[in-house]
Amino acid sequence: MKKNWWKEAVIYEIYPRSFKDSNGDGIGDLRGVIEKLDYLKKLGVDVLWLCPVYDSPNDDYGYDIRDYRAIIKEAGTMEDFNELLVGVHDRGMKLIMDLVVNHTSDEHEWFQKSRESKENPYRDFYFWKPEKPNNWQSFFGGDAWEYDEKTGEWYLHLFTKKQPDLNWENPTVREKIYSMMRFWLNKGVDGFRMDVISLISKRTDFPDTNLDNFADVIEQVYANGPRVHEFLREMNEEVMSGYDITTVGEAVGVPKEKALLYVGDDRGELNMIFQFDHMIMDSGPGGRFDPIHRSFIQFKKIFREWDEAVSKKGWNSVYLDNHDYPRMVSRFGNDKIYRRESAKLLAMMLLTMRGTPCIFQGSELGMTNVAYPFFEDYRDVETRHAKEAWVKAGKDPDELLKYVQKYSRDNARTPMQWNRNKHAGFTEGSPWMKVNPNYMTINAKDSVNDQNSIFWFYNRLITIRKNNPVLVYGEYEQTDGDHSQLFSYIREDEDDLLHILLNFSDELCDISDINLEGVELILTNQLESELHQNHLLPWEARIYQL
Ligand code: ISL
Ligand code: CA
Repeated sequence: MKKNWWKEAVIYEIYPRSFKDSNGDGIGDLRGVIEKLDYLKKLGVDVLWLCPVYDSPNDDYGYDIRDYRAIIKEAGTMEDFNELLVGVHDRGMKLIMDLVVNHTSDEHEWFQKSRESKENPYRDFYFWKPEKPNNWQSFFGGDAWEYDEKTGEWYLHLFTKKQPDLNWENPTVREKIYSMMRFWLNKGVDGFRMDVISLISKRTDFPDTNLDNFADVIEQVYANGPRVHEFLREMNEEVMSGYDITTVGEAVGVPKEKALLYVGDDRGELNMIFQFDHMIMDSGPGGRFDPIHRSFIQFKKIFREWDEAVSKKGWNSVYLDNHDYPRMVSRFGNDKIYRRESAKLLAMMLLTMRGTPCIFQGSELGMTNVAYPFFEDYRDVETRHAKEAWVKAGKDPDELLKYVQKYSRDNARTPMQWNRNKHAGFTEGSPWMKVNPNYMTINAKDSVNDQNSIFWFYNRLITIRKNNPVLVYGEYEQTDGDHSQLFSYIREDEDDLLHILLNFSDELCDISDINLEGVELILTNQLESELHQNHLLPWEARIYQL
């Protein structure tokens, strides 16, 4: 196995708008991130992934970019950005940027010119059709084609109508993107997380879809288009190959069978991808607000199969939540009586799997879903569109609210809970989105002051990962035989063997048939005095070394 810094790294995702407000306007900003760099250093993470801070009209909070080379004014200035980058590097950490190049904002200069006339040289930067060519739906509901009166034609937008899709068939588009990437790399950024990179090559015959499940539409029609690998290789040759950086592609619609095409050692494309199987396994045909049962056995199988599919010839990443999904402790753990235990168990899983772990801001505190009581409290365009569609369909919005409380992306986007002050210390002003009311018990200040906190548990796990290369490079083997409560696996190389035991349930879990002779306990999320040979307590997690 070839060693690389990005395989050994622990990534921390920052959603800047909700991280820390430094000037009282209620919106998180770059100076807020600078203020908290020592906190992140203390946690022990090495790579910060900064969600978009580029100039944007905020239809999708920064995932609709108006100017790729400017900082959005709410986040600060380019000087702030430069200072942030120095601050990150001074502390021995790295910074990767979000690269959103499947689409731009409709307010981007390219689109403004493109929509001017059919003859405009920018026309071909996007997809324009005289008639609506197919029945494609957008990710956030409704048609993926929007009629534009100015020229009487339709343009493609797989996300909102303020996010027109770029036409990667056009070499000038690609050159401009590569040049923009070099602009950021020449400033010294250490890589990119590439937004929906699996969607950049379109099926230009624009076939109709007749699949019921939107996830199938994404996988079979929108993603993995005919030229996606050609484009990624070209990008690699033109851009990445000139720098010591890392790339993580957001691989929506990429099945494990196709993963190595993106991240295979011999492919010259990306270093890692974020896969979605465990994130969408409980989405029904109607998507996240149409949830179905999630099987624990299936959950474990997804990790096993992705490891088998990728790890021999490439590299995985591991995450359990991000700015698009509910909080991991609320979703995969128990955020009521076992919040602490289950948050630590999930941390142990995240940091002991094979693949580069990515921690989403606030998970190190065990932050939970929010369940706002009213639709008016929600900010996300996906949730707002879902409500409109429900009402239009004559359905009861209160029923949707229950799903929204569990599955809305806003669960992850509530402001970081820094302390017990007003608005959790996130802002001196009034926050752009309400703080989760549980900040009196869940906040960074109390966590940092408590040696038994979730925060310090993450820190210990990161240290253990750094000190035990077997946790990075060792083989991964699931050993629980599809147990209904227990997730157990070993990590093994020539020198070491670690055994991880995770009780994913509110009940005791019998482990009397597991041989624990001669093993040494490295870490547990319970008091050692309460450790039992024959069972695990609810949500108990242990690492043993042989
Ligand atoms: O959250 C989703 C819809 O339910 C996901 O399918 C999401 O749209 C998908 O993961 C792509 O996400 C990325 O691109 C979007 C942006 O809204 C997300 O925040 C971003 O992570 C469009 O740029
Ligand atoms: Ca601010």
